[in-house]
Amino acid sequence: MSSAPTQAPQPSTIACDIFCAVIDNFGDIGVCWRLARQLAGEHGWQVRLLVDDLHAFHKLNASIDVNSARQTVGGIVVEHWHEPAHVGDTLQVADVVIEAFACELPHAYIEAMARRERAPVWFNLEYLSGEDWVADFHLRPSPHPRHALMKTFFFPGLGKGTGGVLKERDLDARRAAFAASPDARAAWWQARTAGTPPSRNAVVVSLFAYENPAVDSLLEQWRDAKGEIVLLVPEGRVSGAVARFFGLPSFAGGAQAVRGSLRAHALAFTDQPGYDELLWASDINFVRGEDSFVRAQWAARPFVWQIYPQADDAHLPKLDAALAHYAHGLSADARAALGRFWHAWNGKGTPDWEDLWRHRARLDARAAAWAHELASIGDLTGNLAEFAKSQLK
Ligand code: TRH
Repeated sequence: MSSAPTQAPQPSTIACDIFCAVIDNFGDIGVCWRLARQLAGEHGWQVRLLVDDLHAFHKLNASIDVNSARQTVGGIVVEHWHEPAHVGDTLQVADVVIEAFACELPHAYIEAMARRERAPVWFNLEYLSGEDWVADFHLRPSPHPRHALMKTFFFPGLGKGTGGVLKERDLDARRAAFAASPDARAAWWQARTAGTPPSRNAVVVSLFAYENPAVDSLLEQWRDAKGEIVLLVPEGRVSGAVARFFGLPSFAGGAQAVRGSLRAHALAFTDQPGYDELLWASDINFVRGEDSFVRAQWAARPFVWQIYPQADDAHLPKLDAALAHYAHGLSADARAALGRFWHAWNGKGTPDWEDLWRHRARLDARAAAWAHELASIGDLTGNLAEFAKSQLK
């Protein structure tokens, strides 16, 4: 996998442990791996990533050996985190400790943190939300009830005063190079679909989604669309519905199918840089969860977000908060169409493709402007590293 070169650790190098419990899917490890690579590659930190599910990790990075208790990948030490059997190995405590998404650290590790001559800088990295309250809670300290330890809540966000979202330093340059090179585009289509790029008149759609009842209606609308629609579907949870639509037993990587105006390609799951290229190759991206949602924003193309569903529709305010940021500045009719479409894609109504796509020019312009605005908050890794260093002084 292409990752930023890792600087050789110096004696004063900051050591960092990241603990990651995989709840489901790929977002937890996706975010932690990206953060680990940036801390090592861009900030020169010595990073150890402790993760409890190497199989999910292996899907994102084929060089991960699922049977290895400890391995070094791209300069990052990766340990298979078993509890409680593994805590003995983890007792070497780092300068900076990041527990991702409130995963609980092993008790023995916390005890060792408390015994350390100098208490580590301890973060709980929260899930991303675009809601306004996030800025009030970002960087709030929380003293440990029993030990002289302080945990800081680090809140990613989409607005000022939050921790921002992850963005590699070289991301814009890589995206620009891909966009500027017809050869790179042709090579991408050849590698991923075994064919040539579609005509510039076709609308290219990437579809990374959970199971979604709205997909059947959308596939029908694309089949009946006036112009050609080229659909790129990474294999996963929505593949079954696409297969049923085409009357196929499955829709696994390499499969292709055509009905009416719709031509669909199933793509094998790739590494994270490969997923970015899929977003750059598409005119509109359907994304989900957390990390792909962020990557779609950096791709600076219109996107539709399927938010991770929570009990009692607790996710809907988060969806609307993200819409408020993203749709800000769009004309009222384009904003309303985008809102209708996002809501329909998240269970409220039926998506109407024509209603959305007639605003394409405005959506394109807004996507580019939003990527610019979001970048002004600063990259999450840089924000976190800066805060940690201020605490270590
Ligand atoms: O997979 P997700 O749905 O992940 C999560 C988890 O469900 C988690 O429990 C939840 O809390 C969180 O969402 C909000 O969606 P996400 O976050 O977009 O992660 C997908 C990752 O997979 C992302 O890093 C991009 C990567 N990816 C690839 O590397 N290659 C691919 O081919 C594809 C399709 C994705």
